[in-house]
Amino acid sequence: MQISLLAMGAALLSGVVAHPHHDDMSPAELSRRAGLSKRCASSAGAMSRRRWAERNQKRATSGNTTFSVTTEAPYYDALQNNTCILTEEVTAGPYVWPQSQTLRQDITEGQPGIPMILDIGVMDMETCEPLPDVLVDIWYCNATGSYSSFTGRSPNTPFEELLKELNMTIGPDLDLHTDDTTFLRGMWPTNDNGITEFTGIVPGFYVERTIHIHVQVHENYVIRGNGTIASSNTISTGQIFLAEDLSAQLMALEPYVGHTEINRTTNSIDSIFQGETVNGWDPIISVVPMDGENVENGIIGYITIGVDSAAKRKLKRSLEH
Ligand SMILES: *[C@@H]1O[C@H](CO)[C@@H](O)[C@H](O)[C@H]1NC(C)=O
Ligand SMILES: *[C@@H]1O[C@H](CO)[C@@H](O)[C@H](O)[C@H]1NC(C)=O
Ligand SMILES: *[C@@H]1O[C@H](CO)[C@@H](O)[C@H](O)[C@H]1NC(C)=O
Ligand SMILES: *[C@@H]1O[C@H](CO)[C@@H](O)[C@H](O)[C@H]1NC(C)=O
Ligand SMILES: *[C@@H]1O[C@H](CO)[C@@H](O)[C@H](O)[C@H]1NC(C)=O
Ligand SMILES: CC(=O)N[C@H]1CO[C@H](CO)[C@@H](O)[C@@H]1O
Repeated sequence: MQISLLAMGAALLSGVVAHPHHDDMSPAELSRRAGLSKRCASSAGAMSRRRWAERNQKRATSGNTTFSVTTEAPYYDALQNNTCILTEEVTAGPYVWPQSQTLRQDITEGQPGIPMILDIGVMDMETCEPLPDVLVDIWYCNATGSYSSFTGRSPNTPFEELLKELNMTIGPDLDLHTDDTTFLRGMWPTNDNGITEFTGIVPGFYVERTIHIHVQVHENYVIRGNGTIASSNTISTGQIFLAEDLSAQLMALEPYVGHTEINRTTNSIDSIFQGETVNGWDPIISVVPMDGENVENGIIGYITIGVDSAAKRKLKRSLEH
């Protein structure tokens, strides 16, 4: 009963995304993408290893404390092959708000929470090469579940109930925004190695959804004077997640633990998470402690996102129609 309600919620949310070309992926398409993932797996592993080595090097030369190699070694294997193909099909959700997404790496704006550095690599799944100079665009809720630009909405009211209260219906014109705050939203281009990095806090949670971060990737982007996107071609839309054991540990701490109005939805019952893991793709962020010792003091998260350039070309063609 609960599962089917959640599934319905996800279907409703998917409907919000204005991508008229969207169709459910056929088994053939799913298997084509799984093939791409497998083919690029070792390149993704190598990309993660390079990033890893680079960060260790930075640390080794940054002071007296040498915790890097031994402490981080156990995480090394987990970094391999963790590529997820994120495509247009994954919902951007009702809290996408490009007007408040600006060009910057530090998106914290004083929001309290556990510090997080998020390192996102982007790989072209056609060539298995890193994709330089694409704009990575992220947004997520604060420690108690509120999204900037939507701070007037309760993070604890189930989505259907919220729409009912507002006399609103699902559709491409649905607009739930209440203000122009910008915390925990930002965009930054990938470097020559296909990597970009953000500084923020670990997200909290809101009703009916597991902890997640929205990620879009844009190419051919033009930025306005105020840092927002004037135009771009969106080549990937997806969501990335924390491992459940980490979520359980961190949500037991202030200020997250103060969010008692609702029970947290876990990955295993979140239907969007289920959609992201179809065919064994891994949308879970690999995490190490920022201080080399304790994740409760801050985390560094790594993930590689695969962009499916064949699908990208198809999308372009369908938009040209
Ligand atoms: C490194 O350690 C030495 C000896 O303990 C100390 O004198 C020095 O101030 C430390 N340097 C830094 C940058 O912490
Ligand atoms: C940036 O400018 C655009 C276009 O005028 C506007 O819609 C948007 O709200 C502005 N955003 C910010 C964060 O200033
Ligand atoms: C999250 O944002 C909401 C809306 O601005 C705010 O009321 C709340 O205090 C914030 N949470 C924390 C932990 O600061
Ligand atoms: C929604 O509609 C009901 C009755 O049709 C009305 O009583 C209520 O004030 C409306 N709510 C809003 C937020 O407009
Ligand atoms: C959370 O779940 C527990 C156990 O099912 C239940 O007793 C409690 O009422 C729930 N709390 C909220 C706020 O829904
Ligand atoms: C399952 C899978 O594809 N594993 C690959 C992960 O990456 C290493 C090299 O980094 C390959 O040797 C594995 O085959």
